[in-house]
Amino acid sequence: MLPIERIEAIPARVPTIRPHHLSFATVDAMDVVIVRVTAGGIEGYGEASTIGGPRWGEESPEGIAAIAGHYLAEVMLGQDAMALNAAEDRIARAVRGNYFAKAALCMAIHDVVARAKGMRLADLLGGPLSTALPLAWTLASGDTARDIEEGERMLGLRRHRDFKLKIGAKAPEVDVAHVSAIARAFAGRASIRVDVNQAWDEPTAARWLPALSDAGVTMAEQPVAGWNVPAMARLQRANPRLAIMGDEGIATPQDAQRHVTEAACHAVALKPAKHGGVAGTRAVAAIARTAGLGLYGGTMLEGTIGTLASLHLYSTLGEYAWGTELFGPLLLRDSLATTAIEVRDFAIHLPEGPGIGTGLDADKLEHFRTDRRRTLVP
Ligand code: MUC
Ligand code: MG
Repeated sequence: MLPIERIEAIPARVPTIRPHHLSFATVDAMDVVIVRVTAGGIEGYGEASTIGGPRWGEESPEGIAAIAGHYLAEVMLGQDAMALNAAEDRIARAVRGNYFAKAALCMAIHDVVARAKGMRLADLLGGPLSTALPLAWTLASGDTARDIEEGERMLGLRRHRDFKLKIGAKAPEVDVAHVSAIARAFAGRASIRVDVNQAWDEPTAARWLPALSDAGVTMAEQPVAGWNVPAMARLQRANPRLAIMGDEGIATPQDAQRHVTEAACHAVALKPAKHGGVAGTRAVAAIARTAGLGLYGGTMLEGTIGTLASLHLYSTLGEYAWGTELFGPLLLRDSLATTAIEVRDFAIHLPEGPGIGTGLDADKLEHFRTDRRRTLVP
């Protein structure tokens, strides 16, 4: 028995190393919410982040802090952290939706238990199938020449050889010219993917995806709105050389099942935040793998804590046809964790535990926090 004694959800804002341009926002700082759980005198950590506030999805930093630090804390205080399935079920039932908040608390509880047992989180989850996962980088400076320069640097450092380009904010012909120039610059040396973040309608996607494919792009993430599963299916059928990836449209296992039933994509971006924690991520991954869809270890650009939690979980789930993009900490100018992620030979490496394998830097959290601490003590 490891009773949960304290749950805190602390919002913080950490600047990025450069502006990150996406179709729906330009981000120069990341809003994260650190969830700190104390059980049996041991602390565990989880993290949720939003990209541009409630713009990538519905959840905001303020909402996540309120849901995790108040509504979910209310039902979890005094519960046994060791009873992980029961904890996750209780969290899932306590509140509708709010998957980011649920995932952050779920991760913190898993981290506490792993630390209490003196194990790596991945070992608590049954053990890793791989301790190093391929690591992509997003080129999104907003400038073609700067992106090429940045990509060359990443290749030289042997950090990344898979590049995702964020498009959809500019006219499609401008975007396609930008992507084509970068694909030409890295031809034979790096893979090029795009993420439209739902910005196109179906006719725009139908017109421009073939041009991207011809330019050498191998994967296109969420070209149309997440709800538009039939359009995803038509686009995938019309572009068989391109893997269309579901991201915003695939949060719940039911979403994943619908994409499978409608043959709406060839690849699925996993994100524990979208799926509400460990059980949801496992369910989505299982549906995708069963249907032969390629897995991608996605990110919400979390800092080190959320990134490591995802890495431990991803390492237990099987093969990643599209690798991972767990580069969030490398986009941030500072860190709320006491250790850095280990990146070499184009891969992110699983750290030794206990738990997620890093501590929380309390001074940094104090420095970057944006709100008063929300604490519920029984
Ligand atoms: C997204 O939609 O995939 C992941 C990498 C990145 O640059 O943005 C995110 C969000
Ligand atoms: Mg995406």
